[in-house]
Amino acid sequence: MPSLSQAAAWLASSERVVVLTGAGMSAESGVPTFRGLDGLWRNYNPLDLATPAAFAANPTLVWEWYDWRRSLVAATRPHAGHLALAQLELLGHQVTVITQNVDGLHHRAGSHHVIEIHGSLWRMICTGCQQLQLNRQPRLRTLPPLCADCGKMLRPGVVWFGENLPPLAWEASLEATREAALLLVIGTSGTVYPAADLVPLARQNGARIIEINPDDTPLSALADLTLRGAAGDLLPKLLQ
Ligand code: BJW
Ligand code: ZN
Repeated sequence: MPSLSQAAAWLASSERVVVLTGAGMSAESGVPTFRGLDGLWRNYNPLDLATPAAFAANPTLVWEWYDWRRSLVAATRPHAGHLALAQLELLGHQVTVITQNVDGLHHRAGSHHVIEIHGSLWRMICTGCQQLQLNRQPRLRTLPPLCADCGKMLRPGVVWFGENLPPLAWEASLEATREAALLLVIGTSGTVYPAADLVPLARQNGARIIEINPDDTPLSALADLTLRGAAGDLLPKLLQ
Protein backbone atom coordinates (compact mmCIF):
# COMPACT_ATOMS: atom_id res chain seq x y z
CA MET A 1 0.00 0.00 0.00
CA PRO A 2 1.45 3.46 -0.84
CA SER A 3 2.55 5.27 2.33
CA LEU A 4 -0.08 8.03 2.18
CA SER A 5 -2.92 5.47 1.96
CA GLN A 6 -1.34 3.38 4.74
CA ALA A 7 -1.04 6.49 6.94
CA ALA A 8 -4.66 7.46 6.16
CA ALA A 9 -5.86 3.96 7.08
CA TRP A 10 -3.98 4.04 10.42
CA LEU A 11 -5.35 7.50 11.15
CA ALA A 12 -8.93 6.46 10.33
CA SER A 13 -8.72 3.50 12.74
CA SER A 14 -7.14 5.45 15.64
CA GLU A 15 -9.49 7.04 18.14
CA ARG A 16 -6.87 8.73 20.33
CA VAL A 17 -4.48 10.78 18.25
CA VAL A 18 -1.63 12.89 19.61
CA VAL A 19 0.06 15.40 17.34
CA LEU A 20 3.52 16.71 18.24
CA THR A 21 4.36 19.81 16.23
CA GLY A 22 7.44 21.96 15.77
CA ALA A 23 8.44 25.06 13.85
CA GLY A 24 8.05 23.35 10.44
CA MET A 25 4.30 23.16 11.12
CA SER A 26 4.12 26.97 10.91
CA ALA A 27 6.64 27.40 8.07
CA GLU A 28 3.98 27.55 5.35
CA SER A 29 2.17 30.29 7.30
CA GLY A 30 5.36 32.34 6.93
CA VAL A 31 6.88 31.81 10.41
CA PRO A 32 10.63 31.07 10.15
CA THR A 33 11.93 27.82 11.65
CA PHE A 34 14.78 27.82 14.19
CA ARG A 35 17.36 25.69 12.49
CA GLY A 36 16.46 26.46 8.86
CA LEU A 37 18.38 28.92 6.69
CA ASP A 38 15.54 31.42 7.09
CA GLY A 39 15.91 31.39 10.88
CA LEU A 40 18.55 34.09 11.24
CA TRP A 41 17.47 37.48 12.60
CA ARG A 42 19.80 40.51 12.25
CA ASN A 43 22.72 38.05 12.00
CA TYR A 44 21.84 36.45 15.35
CA ASN A 45 21.28 32.74 15.70
CA PRO A 46 17.81 32.46 17.32
CA LEU A 47 19.06 29.64 19.51
CA ASP A 48 21.57 32.04 21.11
CA LEU A 49 18.72 34.41 21.98
CA ALA A 50 16.45 31.72 23.49
CA THR A 51 18.35 31.52 26.78
CA PRO A 52 18.04 33.12 30.23
CA ALA A 53 21.68 34.22 29.88
CA ALA A 54 20.94 36.19 26.68
CA PHE A 55 17.98 37.88 28.40
CA ALA A 56 20.04 38.76 31.47
CA ALA A 57 22.85 40.18 29.30
CA ASN A 58 20.65 42.23 26.96
CA PRO A 59 16.91 42.22 27.70
CA THR A 60 16.19 44.92 25.11
CA LEU A 61 17.80 42.91 22.31
CA VAL A 62 15.88 39.75 23.28
CA TRP A 63 12.62 41.72 23.57
CA GLU A 64 13.24 43.29 20.12
CA TRP A 65 13.44 39.76 18.70
CA TYR A 66 10.20 38.70 20.43
CA ASP A 67 8.47 41.96 19.45
CA TRP A 68 9.47 41.32 15.82
CA ARG A 69 8.15 37.74 16.02
CA ARG A 70 4.87 38.89 17.61
CA SER A 71 4.25 41.35 14.76
CA LEU A 72 5.25 38.73 12.18
CA VAL A 73 2.92 36.08 13.63
CA ALA A 74 0.05 38.56 14.08
CA ALA A 75 0.13 39.07 10.30
CA THR A 76 -0.03 35.33 9.50
CA ARG A 77 -2.90 32.86 9.25
CA PRO A 78 -3.19 29.13 9.94
CA HIS A 79 -2.67 27.11 6.74
CA ALA A 80 -4.48 24.08 5.33
CA GLY A 81 -2.45 21.73 7.55
CA HIS A 82 -3.51 23.51 10.78
CA LEU A 83 -7.11 23.43 9.56
CA ALA A 84 -6.87 19.72 8.74
CA LEU A 85 -5.78 18.97 12.33
CA ALA A 86 -8.76 20.94 13.66
CA GLN A 87 -11.00 19.05 11.22
CA LEU A 88 -9.76 15.73 12.64
CA GLU A 89 -11.72 16.47 15.85
CA LEU A 90 -14.90 16.98 13.83
CA LEU A 91 -14.39 13.53 12.30
CA GLY A 92 -14.74 12.04 15.79
CA HIS A 93 -11.10 11.51 16.79
CA GLN A 94 -9.91 12.48 20.26
CA VAL A 95 -7.05 14.78 19.30
CA THR A 96 -4.43 16.35 21.56
CA VAL A 97 -2.00 18.75 19.90
CA ILE A 98 1.26 19.08 21.82
CA THR A 99 3.08 21.98 20.26
CA GLN A 100 6.58 23.36 20.73
CA ASN A 101 5.41 26.44 18.84
CA VAL A 102 4.61 29.67 20.64
CA ASP A 103 2.61 31.29 17.82
CA GLY A 104 -0.95 30.21 18.76
CA LEU A 105 -1.76 29.08 15.19
CA HIS A 106 -3.31 25.75 16.29
CA HIS A 107 -5.77 27.62 18.53
CA ARG A 108 -6.58 30.03 15.73
CA ALA A 109 -7.24 27.09 13.39
CA GLY A 110 -9.85 25.75 15.83
CA SER A 111 -8.05 22.88 17.60
CA HIS A 112 -9.54 22.57 21.10
CA HIS A 113 -6.96 20.53 23.00
CA VAL A 114 -3.66 22.31 22.47
CA ILE A 115 -0.80 22.01 24.95
CA GLU A 116 1.84 24.70 24.48
CA ILE A 117 4.86 23.08 26.11
CA HIS A 118 7.25 25.95 25.27
CA GLY A 119 4.82 28.71 26.28
CA SER A 120 3.31 31.45 24.15
CA LEU A 121 4.37 34.68 22.43
CA TRP A 122 1.20 36.25 23.83
CA ARG A 123 2.08 35.65 27.48
CA MET A 124 4.43 37.69 29.64
CA ILE A 125 5.71 37.03 33.14
CA CYS A 126 6.79 39.70 35.61
CA THR A 127 10.37 39.18 36.79
CA GLY A 128 9.36 40.93 40.06
CA CYS A 129 5.94 39.74 41.25
CA GLN A 130 5.86 36.67 38.89
CA GLN A 131 2.39 37.63 37.66
CA LEU A 132 1.33 36.08 34.35
CA GLN A 133 -0.09 38.61 31.89
CA LEU A 134 -1.75 38.13 28.52
CA ASN A 135 -0.92 40.69 25.86
CA ARG A 136 -1.90 40.47 22.18
CA GLN A 137 -0.56 43.82 20.97
CA PRO A 138 1.52 43.05 17.88
CA ARG A 139 3.97 45.87 18.69
CA LEU A 140 4.78 46.82 22.27
CA ARG A 141 5.05 50.53 23.12
CA THR A 142 8.21 50.30 25.23
CA LEU A 143 10.92 47.67 25.26
CA PRO A 144 11.50 46.02 27.62
CA PRO A 145 7.87 46.23 28.86
CA LEU A 146 7.32 46.90 32.58
CA CYS A 147 4.80 45.43 35.03
CA ALA A 148 1.86 47.79 35.65
CA ASP A 149 1.65 46.53 39.26
CA CYS A 150 5.22 46.44 40.55
CA GLY A 151 7.19 48.32 37.86
CA LYS A 152 9.70 45.48 37.34
CA MET A 153 10.60 44.17 33.89
CA LEU A 154 8.34 41.64 32.15
CA ARG A 155 9.86 38.66 30.33
CA PRO A 156 8.42 36.65 27.43
CA GLY A 157 6.21 33.78 28.69
CA VAL A 158 8.19 31.15 26.82
CA VAL A 159 10.55 28.34 27.86
CA TRP A 160 14.22 28.94 27.22
CA PHE A 161 17.08 26.42 27.28
CA GLY A 162 17.84 25.24 30.81
CA GLU A 163 14.35 26.17 32.04
CA ASN A 164 11.72 23.67 33.11
CA LEU A 165 8.66 23.13 31.00
CA PRO A 166 5.36 24.25 32.63
CA PRO A 167 4.72 21.26 34.96
CA LEU A 168 0.99 20.88 34.30
CA ALA A 169 1.45 21.12 30.52
CA TRP A 170 4.22 18.54 30.64
CA GLU A 171 2.22 16.13 32.84
CA ALA A 172 -0.76 16.44 30.48
CA SER A 173 1.54 15.77 27.51
CA LEU A 174 2.92 12.61 29.10
CA GLU A 175 -0.57 11.35 29.92
CA ALA A 176 -1.95 11.98 26.42
CA THR A 177 1.12 10.38 24.82
CA ARG A 178 0.88 7.24 26.97
CA GLU A 179 -2.74 6.82 25.90
CA ALA A 180 -2.30 7.56 22.20
CA ALA A 181 -3.02 4.97 19.54
CA LEU A 182 -1.31 7.15 16.93
CA LEU A 183 1.34 9.86 17.22
CA LEU A 184 1.78 12.29 14.33
CA VAL A 185 5.18 14.02 14.53
CA ILE A 186 5.10 17.09 12.33
CA GLY A 187 7.74 19.68 11.45
CA THR A 188 10.18 19.20 14.29
CA SER A 189 13.91 18.55 14.06
CA GLY A 190 13.53 16.33 17.14
CA THR A 191 16.67 17.78 18.69
CA VAL A 192 15.16 19.54 21.71
CA TYR A 193 14.34 17.71 24.94
CA PRO A 194 12.24 16.74 26.74
CA ALA A 195 9.82 17.26 23.79
CA ALA A 196 11.65 14.68 21.66
CA ASP A 197 11.30 12.10 24.48
CA LEU A 198 7.55 11.91 23.75
CA VAL A 199 8.26 9.92 20.59
CA PRO A 200 9.99 6.92 22.23
CA LEU A 201 7.41 7.14 25.04
CA ALA A 202 4.55 6.75 22.55
CA ARG A 203 6.35 3.84 20.94
CA GLN A 204 6.92 2.07 24.28
CA ASN A 205 3.19 2.39 24.93
CA GLY A 206 2.24 0.77 21.65
CA ALA A 207 1.32 3.79 19.52
CA ARG A 208 1.93 3.87 15.79
CA ILE A 209 4.13 6.78 14.77
CA ILE A 210 3.88 8.77 11.55
CA GLU A 211 6.38 11.53 10.83
CA ILE A 212 5.67 14.39 8.41
CA ASN A 213 8.79 16.31 7.48
CA PRO A 214 10.57 17.11 4.19
CA ASP A 215 13.89 16.06 5.82
CA ASP A 216 15.27 13.14 7.77
CA THR A 217 15.46 13.71 11.57
CA PRO A 218 16.76 11.72 14.55
CA LEU A 219 13.10 10.73 15.14
CA SER A 220 12.68 9.22 11.67
CA ALA A 221 14.18 5.93 12.82
CA LEU A 222 11.43 5.60 15.46
CA ALA A 223 8.59 6.21 12.99
CA ASP A 224 6.54 3.36 11.54
CA LEU A 225 6.05 5.49 8.49
CA THR A 226 7.50 8.76 7.24
CA LEU A 227 5.78 11.10 4.81
CA ARG A 228 8.40 13.28 3.17
CA GLY A 229 6.90 16.65 2.35
CA ALA A 230 5.27 19.77 3.71
CA ALA A 231 2.59 19.72 6.43
CA GLY A 232 0.28 22.08 4.52
CA ASP A 233 0.31 19.77 1.53
CA LEU A 234 0.24 16.35 3.20
CA LEU A 235 -2.20 16.82 6.10
CA PRO A 236 -5.23 17.72 3.95
CA LYS A 237 -4.42 14.73 1.70
CA LEU A 238 -4.21 12.46 4.76
CA LEU A 239 -7.76 13.41 5.74
CA GLN A 240 -9.27 13.15 2.29
C1 BJW B 1 8.88 21.20 7.91
C2 BJW B 1 8.43 22.15 6.99
C3 BJW B 1 7.10 21.99 6.48
C4 BJW B 1 10.45 22.67 7.59
N1 BJW B 1 6.36 20.95 6.88
N2 BJW B 1 8.12 20.18 8.28
C5 BJW B 1 18.49 15.53 27.05
C6 BJW B 1 19.58 15.39 26.23
C7 BJW B 1 20.33 16.50 25.82
C8 BJW B 1 19.99 17.79 26.25
C9 BJW B 1 18.90 17.93 27.07
C10 BJW B 1 18.19 16.82 27.47
N3 BJW B 1 17.17 17.25 28.28
C11 BJW B 1 17.23 18.59 28.36
C12 BJW B 1 18.28 19.05 27.64
C13 BJW B 1 18.69 20.49 27.50
C14 BJW B 1 17.88 21.27 26.48
C15 BJW B 1 18.01 20.61 25.11
O1 BJW B 1 17.12 19.96 24.61
N4 BJW B 1 19.13 20.80 24.45
C16 BJW B 1 19.33 20.22 23.10
C17 BJW B 1 19.50 21.34 22.09
C18 BJW B 1 20.46 19.26 23.15
N5 BJW B 1 16.49 21.36 26.87
C19 BJW B 1 16.05 22.27 27.72
O2 BJW B 1 16.81 23.07 28.24
C20 BJW B 1 14.58 22.28 28.04
N6 BJW B 1 14.40 22.34 29.45
C21 BJW B 1 14.62 21.29 30.25
O3 BJW B 1 14.96 20.22 29.84
O4 BJW B 1 14.38 21.54 31.59
C22 BJW B 1 14.93 20.64 32.53
C23 BJW B 1 16.32 21.14 32.81
C24 BJW B 1 16.46 22.27 33.56
C25 BJW B 1 17.73 22.73 33.84
C26 BJW B 1 18.85 22.10 33.30
C27 BJW B 1 18.68 20.96 32.51
C28 BJW B 1 17.39 20.48 32.26
C29 BJW B 1 13.91 23.53 27.49
C30 BJW B 1 13.92 23.60 26.02
C31 BJW B 1 13.31 24.93 25.56
C32 BJW B 1 13.44 25.15 24.06
N7 BJW B 1 13.08 26.50 23.76
C33 BJW B 1 12.96 26.93 22.38
C34 BJW B 1 12.58 28.43 22.37
C35 BJW B 1 11.12 28.57 22.78
C36 BJW B 1 10.66 29.98 22.80
C37 BJW B 1 10.68 30.64 21.44
O5 BJW B 1 10.05 30.17 20.47
O6 BJW B 1 11.33 31.67 21.35
O7 BJW B 1 11.97 26.16 21.70
S1 BJW B 1 14.44 26.60 21.43
C38 BJW B 1 13.60 26.13 19.94
O8 BJW B 1 13.76 24.73 19.63
C39 BJW B 1 12.11 26.32 20.27
C40 BJW B 1 11.50 25.16 19.55
O9 BJW B 1 10.21 24.89 20.09
C41 BJW B 1 12.50 24.06 19.78
C42 BJW B 1 12.40 22.92 18.80
O10 BJW B 1 12.65 23.32 17.50
P1 BJW B 1 11.74 22.72 16.33
O11 BJW B 1 10.35 23.13 16.56
O12 BJW B 1 12.02 21.29 16.18
O13 BJW B 1 12.25 23.59 15.05
P2 BJW B 1 13.51 23.35 14.09
O14 BJW B 1 13.76 24.64 13.40
O15 BJW B 1 14.64 22.75 14.82
O16 BJW B 1 13.02 22.25 13.06
C43 BJW B 1 12.05 22.53 12.06
C44 BJW B 1 11.74 21.22 11.34
O17 BJW B 1 10.65 21.46 10.45
C45 BJW B 1 12.88 20.67 10.48
O18 BJW B 1 13.05 19.29 10.72
C46 BJW B 1 12.41 20.91 9.04
O19 BJW B 1 12.88 19.90 8.14
C47 BJW B 1 10.92 20.83 9.20
N8 BJW B 1 10.11 21.58 8.21
N9 BJW B 1 9.38 23.07 6.72
C48 BJW B 1 6.84 20.07 7.72
N10 BJW B 1 6.56 22.89 5.53
ZN1 ZN C 1 5.11 42.71 38.67
